[in-house]
Order: sequence, then C-alpha cells, then structure tokens
Amino acid sequence: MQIETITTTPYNDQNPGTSGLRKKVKVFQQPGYLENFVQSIFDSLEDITHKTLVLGGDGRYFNRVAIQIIIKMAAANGFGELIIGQGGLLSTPAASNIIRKYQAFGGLILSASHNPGGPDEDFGIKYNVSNGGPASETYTEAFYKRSLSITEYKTTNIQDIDLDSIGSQQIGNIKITIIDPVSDYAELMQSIFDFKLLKQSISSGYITLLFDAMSAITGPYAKRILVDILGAPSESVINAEPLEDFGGHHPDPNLAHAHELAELMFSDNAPVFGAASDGDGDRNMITGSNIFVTPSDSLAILAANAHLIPAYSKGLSGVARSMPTSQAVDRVAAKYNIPCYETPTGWKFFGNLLDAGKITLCGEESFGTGSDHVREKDGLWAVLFWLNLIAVRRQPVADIVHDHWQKFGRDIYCRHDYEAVETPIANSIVEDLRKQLPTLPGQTFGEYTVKYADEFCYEDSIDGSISKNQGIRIGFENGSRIVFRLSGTGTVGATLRIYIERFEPDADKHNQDAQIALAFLIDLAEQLCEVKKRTGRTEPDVIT
Ligand code: VG1
Ligand code: CO
Repeated sequence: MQIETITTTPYNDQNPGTSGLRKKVKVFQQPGYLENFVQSIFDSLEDITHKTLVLGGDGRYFNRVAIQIIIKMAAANGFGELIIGQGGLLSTPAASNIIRKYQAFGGLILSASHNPGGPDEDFGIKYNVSNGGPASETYTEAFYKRSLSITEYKTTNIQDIDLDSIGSQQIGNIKITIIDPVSDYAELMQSIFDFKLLKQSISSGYITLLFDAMSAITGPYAKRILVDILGAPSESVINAEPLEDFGGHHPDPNLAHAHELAELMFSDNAPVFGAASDGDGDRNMITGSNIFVTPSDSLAILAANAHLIPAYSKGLSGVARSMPTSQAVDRVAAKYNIPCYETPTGWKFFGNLLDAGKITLCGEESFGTGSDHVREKDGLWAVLFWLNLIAVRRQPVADIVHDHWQKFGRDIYCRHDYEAVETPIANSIVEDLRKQLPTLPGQTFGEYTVKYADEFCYEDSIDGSISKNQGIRIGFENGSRIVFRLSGTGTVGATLRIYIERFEPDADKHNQDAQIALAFLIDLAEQLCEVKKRTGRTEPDVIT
C-alpha cells in the first residue's frame, strides 16, 4: 500500500449546517471537494492512528463512489480498521449503534437525509464521535476552519473494495470489515421492546400496519424487523428497495411526500397503524386509522407512556425537546416531576444530556424522536415504540392521542416552510424581525399579549458551550408561541421555517384543524415577518 499526498486548493463553502455538510452532488463531484472535507475532518481529530472508523450511507447517488474514496483516505491517514455496511449502506441510527457497540473512534455517515437524491440532487456527509452522536459545534467549526486552509490530502493506490461481500480483509495496515447493516440494529430493538407481544398482536390480526420506506434506507431494516421477525405480511412494507434517487421523490416522511401512505390511512381501508421514515432512517411519521400524530404530540405521548415499554419500565430520568418543538412534552415532564430541557434545533445538542444520564427520551418537531439507546434520532425505534404501546394498551392510535389530550390538554401546532427563498430576502426578514424584538413585549394582538421576544441562545449545562442565534421566539402571556428560524440543511437559497403553537385545555375544542385553530397566529406571523409580501408567494411550500 503506497501512500500518496495530493496537492489541493481549499473551497470556501464547507461549513457544516444543522446536520453535516450538504450540497448538490455536482458540488461534491468537483475535483478534491469530498477529499478536502474528509481530510479536514481527519486533520481536526485527535490521534486517529490504529483507530476504528464506521462508514456507511443511505444509498443515494454518489454513495458508493464516495465510500471508495473515503476507504483509501482512511487507510492513508492511518486508521486501523474500517467497519462498513454491506453495499455501503447504514441507516443513521444503525451507524450510531455500530459506533457504540464496537467502540469505534467515530463514523462517517453519508446522507442528505430527507433531501432528494440523484445526479442533480443532494449529497451529504457527517462525522459522528465515539458516543455515536453527531460531532458538536466545536468539532464542526474546526472542520470548517481546516477546510479553508487545506493544501493537501492523503490517499492510497489500493483497488476498490468489494462492498457487497460480508467479511474482513487486511490491506496493508488497515482491516476492512463489511458487516450486515441490519442485524446489530435488529438485536438492539429486540432488547428494548416486547417482541413476543408484538408478534402475537400482529399474528392475531389485532395490529395491521403499513410502513412506507420511501425507497430509502429503512426498507431492509423494516423488512427484516417487521416482516421477517415480527411476522407482518410482506405487503406491510412499501417502497422497500433503497434507490439511488428514491424513485424521484423526496424521502421526507410527512403527509405531502408520503402520499401513498397518507391516502390509505385516511380511507375506509386504513390499517390500524401507518408510518414512514426518511432518506437515512432517523425520522418517523406516525399515523393511525384516520389520524396523523404531530411529531411534538408523539414525543409527549411516548414520554407519558414510556413505563409500558420494557426498556423504560423504570421511568425516565428526564426529557428534552428542540426549542421549536411544542411544549406538549413539558406538560408530561411537569406531571411526572422529571426535568425537561430545551435545546437548539439539531440532534447534536442532545448528546451531552444523554451521555450524562440527564434525559432518557428526546425529540424534535421535525419528525425526530429517540432515546438513550443510540445518539441519533431513530425512525424505526419510534415505529416499534408506537406498535408496542398499541399492543399493551389495546387501543387504536386515535384513542391514545385523544386520551392524552384529555389528560394534558392539546398543544395545537403547525410549521410553515418557505423553501428556496432568495438568500438576501431571507436575511432581511430575519434582520427586521431582530430589530422588532425590543419593541414587542407588552404589545397586544387580539387575545395575545407578548410576554417575551428574543433570540434563543443555549448554554450547554454539561460543557458550558454557548450557541447563539438559534431562532427568534415570540412568546405570549397565554403560553402560545411563534418561532422563526432559517434552515441549516437546505442546499438552494434559504428556507424560512415558521413554527406556531397554542395551548387548548378545553377537551370540547380538541378536534379542530390546526390551520383553522391557529389562523390568527399564522396571520400575525405574516404581519411580523412579511415573508409572503416580500417573496410574492401566496402559501408556504410545505405545511407540517
Ligand atoms: C432540520 C430539522 C431539524 C433536524 C435536521 C436534521 O434542520 O428542522 O430538527 O435535526 O433537519 O434532520 P433545519 O436546520 O433544516 O431546520 V435530518 O433527518 O435532515 O438529518
Ligand atoms: Co434524516
């Protein structure tokens, strides 16, 4: 094995966002682009000599090419072992589990998550540390800084590795192991949930289900767990083959993109339970016959019922939610007298709290829920959690949700996304909102009096790090909120997200459409930010 040092010139746009570096495939295909970023990561880490690196991705276009490039670079940079998912595949939660289980030094996960794939679409890369979770901002800032001054990267002249044959081989100083991407994960799930009960509930026909893998990574995981192990009919998993372009769709689990599932779930033939996951398998959408469960409600319901699940039967040490996620889970924490933390958007902020044992469950409004079993959000875990709940409570999804609202009240919630807004317009919207903040407290709009208006700044209670500018929040005396923030995962222009919530304690008013129930606040949000006026748009691109 001969190590080659290649001269390169820096790119100035390799600043990781909410979840790794995401760009168009064409950007990643520029000479040295991927190599520069990977070398910048390797250069920024502590000593990597003889260490183990986990490698896998969601199977999107460019995955296999990127993996071969990274194998050669990892070998040249002195890693001792690479653990790679067969076919170059690993879901994000499975990669997190592999890093933890095999005590790897870290992992590179290749994915742009719910963004579309294909030659003209998106690719992404993210580094996870030894706890299995996304690298903190301290690391990602170091990667970016290094990428601005990089002058060379290291690679080797070894042949491409056969990614499809399971087994180990030694090449020079590096051992390369190809593993089954699913089996460790399936084992982990069996250690958390009551698989015996789930099997009975499925075979007896009490639970019927449909899982939409959206032609992305969760297909093989769902087939193995739901069909092979739990005995669900094979038609229960649709779009199960991971495709490089996700069949031309957005692998984004919401009612707009998982429309095949959505149509069935709101028809007379709906199964008891329906769910979907995203490109890299960390998100989940939960539905039941004729009901969609918002991710914020799902988090609260999981927290309120966790004691019914074997792994959480002793209760939760605490819970956390990202700042724009609704306050539904806060009510559960208050009732159970456990701590509830509010973190910035992005899973990396939960890592320290999970490692310190301060929280057991956490989640985000963006279809992400997870626990201390890994350090990523986990789509299929959430699906199994819900199935386990339905099996124990012997109640349909709608009843579980309505019972929850009855007990805790309903946090009516929605998010409006304006995608691919011209960056200067998006920046001016945020600037102008910022300017209004000091004048808002005390002002009254209809029934809503502003209690506070600020920009969310987070201080990590474990390592003391501070993250500023994490979203603009306007909170009202009655607990309602409007939150504005710019996305950190898009690849075209800027995406403005507007998050709106209002608490409804009255059970007679729980069955309202969120858009109608929140109409006043939705209008007020427009009055404050003028996104429609400034972009000439009439509606958001996506409503969740
Ligand atoms: C979005 C979500 C955020 C999530 C992130 C990564 O980020 O809002 O909650 O953690 O995606 O999820 P942003 O910055 O675009 O709002 V995934 O499944 O794309 O890795
Ligand atoms: Co994802």
